[in-house]
Amino acid sequence: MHRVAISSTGLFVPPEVITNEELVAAYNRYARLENEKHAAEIAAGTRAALTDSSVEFIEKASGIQRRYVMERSGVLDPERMRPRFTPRPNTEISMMAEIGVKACQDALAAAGKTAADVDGVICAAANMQRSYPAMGVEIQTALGVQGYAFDMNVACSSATFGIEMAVNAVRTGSARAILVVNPEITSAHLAWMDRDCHFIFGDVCTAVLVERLDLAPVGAFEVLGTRLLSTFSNAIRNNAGFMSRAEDRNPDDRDQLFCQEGRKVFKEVCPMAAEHIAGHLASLSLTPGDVRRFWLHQANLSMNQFISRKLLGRDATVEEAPVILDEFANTASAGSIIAFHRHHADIEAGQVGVICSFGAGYSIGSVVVKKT
Ligand code: CO8
Repeated sequence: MHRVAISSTGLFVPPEVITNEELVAAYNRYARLENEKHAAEIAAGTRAALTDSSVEFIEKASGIQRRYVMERSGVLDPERMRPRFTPRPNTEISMMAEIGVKACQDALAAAGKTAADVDGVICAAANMQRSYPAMGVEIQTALGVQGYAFDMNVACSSATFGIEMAVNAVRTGSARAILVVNPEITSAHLAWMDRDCHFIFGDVCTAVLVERLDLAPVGAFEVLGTRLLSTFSNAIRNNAGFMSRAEDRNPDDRDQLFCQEGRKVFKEVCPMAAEHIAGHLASLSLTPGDVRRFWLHQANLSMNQFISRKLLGRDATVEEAPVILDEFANTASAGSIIAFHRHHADIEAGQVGVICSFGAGYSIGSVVVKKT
């Protein structure tokens, strides 16, 4: 069995930004148009009028200030309310693979490695743009990686679950190094016309190079342990899938996009995540007090504050539990990896940190690392 490390991470940031002000203005224009269109039903009391969204609510309820997206004009068009993507021929690389390649190249460069040092690619994301061929194989081929690749989906926990798969492959010697890549184009499966959730998500791609410790660069983070948990819940769903067509579903049915009971998720997942992290640390003879930094899933600021408070018995500083959701919003599986990517350079040799994600399923994944 080999010791395993996170050698480096990579980040692709999409080219376009939507601020809360722009988002709310577009939504409110949409709501006005819808209310005009359905004025008779609203007056007859058979349909509820849509009410305005507000920047103040979004910032207070979530901590999100803006988000990156692959394409903003379609999202901000009140007659459309979804990004505008041009279909690509099969001879061109897919959008998920394209941003995946960029994040992987960033991770390889940061570790001073090339595709020849890698034996596999795991494309782990909350939604896949097609069933096959796998985006992982497309990324693998574009990078020039020999070996194998596959796609996997565990919603917001895809990255940490993917890291465990990679760690196991490297630990047992079936691979020297694996790239875990998280292309999250959440803008294409978010209901931008739903006031309750239109502000939540953003697009991004992260990559993590998981490698044998003896091959990893100086300053790599040794993986002390990974722990995964899942338990079924209906509180976060997206019912779109290959059966929808056979069910004669309208592609615009609300359940064909992300839906959630946000408050329920908040109440149920926070204590589970805190207990999960504490249990994982205890299994490694560590306590939350021994942890220099928590790179938590970035769904909601209050959620992270709740979890840190439960773990530490006090509020965590932004230095102990860094926040990136103000800039990126919830980027599904990529959030905790962006936090790690942006906030790991000052960790000293011997110090311990925890990467933790949580989300639909429910699913929770934690990775305990020590700086070498
Ligand atoms: N503007 C103004 N008012 C609003 C708005 C808005 N935009 N939205 C809701 N309100 C109103 C509501 O109508 C409600 O009014 P009233 O009290 O009169 O009924 C009031 O504000 C309070 O509403 P909520 O109770 O819903 O508000 P909360 O304080 O609970 O905040 C949140 C809502 C921010 C959604 C919060 O509950 C939350 O963050 N929960 C956790 C969510 C979460 O972490 N989900 C995980 C999803 S990630 C995942 O695993 C899925 C991955 C798939 C990716 C999919 C990508 C598209």
